[in-house]
Amino acid sequence: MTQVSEPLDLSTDKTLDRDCTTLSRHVLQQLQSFGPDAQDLSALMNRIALAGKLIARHFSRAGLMEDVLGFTGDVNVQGESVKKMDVYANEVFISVFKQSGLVCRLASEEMEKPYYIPENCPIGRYTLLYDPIDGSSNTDINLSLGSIFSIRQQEGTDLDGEAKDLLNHGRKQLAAGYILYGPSTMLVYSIGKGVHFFTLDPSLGEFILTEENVKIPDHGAVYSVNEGNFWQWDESYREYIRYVHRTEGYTARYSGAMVSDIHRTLVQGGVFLYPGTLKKPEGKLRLLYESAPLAFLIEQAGGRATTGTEEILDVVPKQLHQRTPLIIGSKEDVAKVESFLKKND
Ligand code: AHM
Ligand code: MG
Repeated sequence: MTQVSEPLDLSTDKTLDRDCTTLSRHVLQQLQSFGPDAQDLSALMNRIALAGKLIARHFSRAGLMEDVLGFTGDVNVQGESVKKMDVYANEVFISVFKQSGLVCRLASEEMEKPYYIPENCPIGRYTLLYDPIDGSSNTDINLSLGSIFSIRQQEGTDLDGEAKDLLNHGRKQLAAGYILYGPSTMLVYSIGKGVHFFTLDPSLGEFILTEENVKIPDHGAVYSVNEGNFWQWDESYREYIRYVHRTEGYTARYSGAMVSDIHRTLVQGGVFLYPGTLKKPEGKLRLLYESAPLAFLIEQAGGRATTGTEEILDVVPKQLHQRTPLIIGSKEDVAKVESFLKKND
């Protein structure tokens, strides 16, 4: 006999049950202060959230508008073809920060040199480093994408316009996080006091706190890597992959957008890798605005991030756009990869 189950309650709007903690309030609560530094950080996060909302809105209508998708025909400083969405998202960050009085410059994947706030605009004490669109190859096929950000305090003088003062290790980051443009838009951030998830409620136009003090599991089943590069890797990485192939309990997931893969890793555990290849011995990912902010988050959640020889947050870059190999995720899974690297050392 067919069992009649209880009808689903479709009216569950969790925002009604919640305290509706917004991002700016959360930052102030975390710092337990209304002082100028706390106000600045709260305002910085608010601006990043605004950039995220603008980009999310653009993505959600991309297929309906003319001239939004596809390539511009230009190649960026990284030698990669630039997409129209990369340019749009890069400019969104500049325009939301230009008049804010919060930053003195912005540095991103899409700009060879930092963008300095013009003298006729209020100039702030911080630098924003960002990757406006992470996973650009997903742009035209309506798959998940991200933005990555990192905030550092301006230190010393940047006399030559080369931003050499930025060439410092990742433990100097004041805040870091990402925006994930998936079925819902999420903002994940840390100011060195745990990792927190916010979800955009489009009807309110606000990011609302949905999970606080997220901890990454010590181990997860997923390994996440572009296995198309298998023959380009060092033998030790190939041995690790052979190990997971023949060991029960592992499964592969790779989205083409690191923010998605890192978000899954944070929630479910596992490891994400982008090793160096024959063509790119330092791998593909950039330290200052991709690997370091994500390493900051993962460490805050109880995980680890390494180049294979050094913790990501200890690496002192020599250039703004420096790349680095990356192994990031659950403690035990990162250690497992390392055990193969050491074996072949
Ligand atoms: P991007 O910022 O130019 O999009 O590059 C970063 C992305 C990561 O999100 C992703 O993990 C990786 O590049 C994918 O690269 P590949 O196609 O070589 O696997
Ligand atoms: Mg990018």
